[in-house]
Amino acid sequence: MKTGNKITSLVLVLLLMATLSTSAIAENSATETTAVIFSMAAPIANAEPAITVSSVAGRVGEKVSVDVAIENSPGIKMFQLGLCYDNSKLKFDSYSGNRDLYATGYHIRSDDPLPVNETIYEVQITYTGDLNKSITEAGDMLLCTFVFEIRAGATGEVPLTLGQENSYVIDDLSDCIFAEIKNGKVTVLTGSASANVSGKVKSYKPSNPTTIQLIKGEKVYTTTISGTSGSGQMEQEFTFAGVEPGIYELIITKAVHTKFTVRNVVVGEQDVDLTKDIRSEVQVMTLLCGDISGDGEINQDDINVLWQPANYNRRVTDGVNPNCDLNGDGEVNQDDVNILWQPMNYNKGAVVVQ
Ligand SMILES: [Ca+2]
Ligand SMILES: [Ca+2]
Repeated sequence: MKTGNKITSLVLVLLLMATLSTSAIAENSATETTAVIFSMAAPIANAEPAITVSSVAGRVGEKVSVDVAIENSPGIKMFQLGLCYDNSKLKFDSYSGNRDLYATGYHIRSDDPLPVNETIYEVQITYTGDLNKSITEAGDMLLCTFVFEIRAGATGEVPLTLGQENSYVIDDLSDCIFAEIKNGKVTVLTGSASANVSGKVKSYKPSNPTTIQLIKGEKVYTTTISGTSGSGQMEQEFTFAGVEPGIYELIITKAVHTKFTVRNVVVGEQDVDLTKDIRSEVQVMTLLCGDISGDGEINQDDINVLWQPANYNRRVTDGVNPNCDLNGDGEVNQDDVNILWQPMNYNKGAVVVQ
């Protein structure tokens, strides 16, 4: 038994040595391979960090948001931004930080804008981070957004420049980084520019009119697609003429359909064709159908109304609740129930596209 043990041990040692030498060879060859790959690879150009100030446009009395961002950031521990502007043309309104920075423990503090000379003012913002919570990820990142109001009498372009003395970024290794500065501007728009806004709505019951509104604060444009003959689901077009530039909310309402809202409809000085919007739900705005009761929801309550003997399997001309005829063919029957029951409609409510 002892001899047997020794032999087993020897075999184990040999096996172990064999394994070790094999892995050593494998490791060597892996290292060599890696080294070859590295030496063959083209040197990677380190993109230099840059701090950019955005260029925006607006009209007298409007507020514009100016983003200050960093490109090719090597990581951030803290930063200060001093943004200079012509105080006779722009009025500093407010600022907001990057929420990602807040989330990792950054704080923001600010002073009122300071005069650099008679007309140029500088607004300074400082972010000081928790030393243990540096933003170590590299890349592009929003640092801060400044909001200015364009003063009466302002015209042309108002430069936005980062003051070299009061702007810096400390990287996550506590080194001050060199960054190229790309300044921005506010272009003051003049004249009575306006644009047309057009789009396409898909809905049932073409005999019912469709109301479409464009809303920006107190500014409301309204247009209507008139009722027309035919039945079933139909695509209809609308156009708003002469809409002033701005960011709007578009709201579509139509009887027996739920409300359809599109946020962030951006109108500049060019016509806006919503059928080419980047959001597929906006290209053809399809209303959900079946809200017979008009409470904003499509559900069992609506089916119950449709199924009432006073309505179901009768003609609209017989004095039934006209809302029960969802497809608009003049009859209240299974076809209407089927529309209501479609998964895209049933148990759904208002639609909001962000
Ligand atoms: Ca309802
Ligand atoms: Ca019908």
